[in-house]
Amino acid sequence: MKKRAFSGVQPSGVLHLGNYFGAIKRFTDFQDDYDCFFCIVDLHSITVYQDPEELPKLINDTALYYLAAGLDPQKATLFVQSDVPCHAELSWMLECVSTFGELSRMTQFKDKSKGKESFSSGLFTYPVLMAADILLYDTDVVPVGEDQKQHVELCRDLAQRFNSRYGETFKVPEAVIPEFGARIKSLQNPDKKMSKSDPNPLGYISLSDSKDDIVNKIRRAVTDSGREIVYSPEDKPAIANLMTIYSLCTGLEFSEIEEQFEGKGYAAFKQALADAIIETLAPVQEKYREYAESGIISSILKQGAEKANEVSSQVLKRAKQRMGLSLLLDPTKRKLS
Ligand code: ATP
Ligand code: LTN
Repeated sequence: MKKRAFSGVQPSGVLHLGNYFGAIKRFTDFQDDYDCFFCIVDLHSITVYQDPEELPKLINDTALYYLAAGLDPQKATLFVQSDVPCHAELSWMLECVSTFGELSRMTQFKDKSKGKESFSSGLFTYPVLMAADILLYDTDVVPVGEDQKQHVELCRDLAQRFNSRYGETFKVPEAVIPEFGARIKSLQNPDKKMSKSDPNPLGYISLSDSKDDIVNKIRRAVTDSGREIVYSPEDKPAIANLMTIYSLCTGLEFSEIEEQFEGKGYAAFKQALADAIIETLAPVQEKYREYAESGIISSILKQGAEKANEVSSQVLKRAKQRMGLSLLLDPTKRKLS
């Protein structure tokens, strides 16, 4: 039997190059060898306010980009988190196994709540919902970017704690983090990751950016002092980030990039980088348009939700049984209307 992979992306904005290289493009590498479940985690996205008029479009768009990046719905299950009620239900059960102290140590929570007078409780319990997502599918591996490593560690801790407290229930999953491309930095601040919630759009290249946007954003990307194209993340973090993106787009090694741009300076490199990004995104944008026009996405998501409900309800039932909760409404009998 194939091992199972599970991952998720929030529909919290237009996807960017970091999401593409660090997540959705990599997911497609798993679909031949693993039984894959990929989730659009809309319940996670509402931990910060989302306009209810906009959210359905963002959910739809995120799904379309999964397909445009090469995800094959015949091979992998693609679904929306809020279509599968077991996620929120198991999340509560796991909240009662997690501690306030360990959630307070999550760096993403610290970053996102920093300086804010008020934030939702959901932002605090966010990683527990993520643990529920993963554990409901008896997941073996979780492909994610570097920023999610701590959350997957928490998920493992919760699974082990639940198992030792209530008896063997959950499979303990492992994060799979790429050696390369796991953390693409902001074009405006190489200390920060490229993020779709960055208020400054110059910080990220979104998958829907036009050629002009891409040329403009790369031209205005911050650089380091000097003018040589050399890969040195400590001394030249901005150039190292741009070289990482160039390498991901072209497949060239850093030494080859250094050779290609020896004595040429930043402007020539930036021009080549913009061209490489445009070339990488063109087929993705083309496929996105085709899928959008075909209108096929809603039936893919419906089938995906049915399959996800089938699998997750078995695991939820097991967990409820172990905890001694009522099984009067058997989750395995629920049907989508
Ligand atoms: P937000 O800014 O709203 O928190 P995000 O851009 O970080 O969102 P997520 O939906 O949280 O995106 O992440 C989706 C996936 O993309 C995750 O697997 C995450 O690790 C990966 N990812 C996000 N940003 C980057 C990045 N800059 N480089 C590489 N991978 C990334
Ligand atoms: N927290 C993740 C998104 C996410 C996820 C998951 C990733 C939610 N549930 C389950 C992997 C597995 C993020 O912000 N990138």
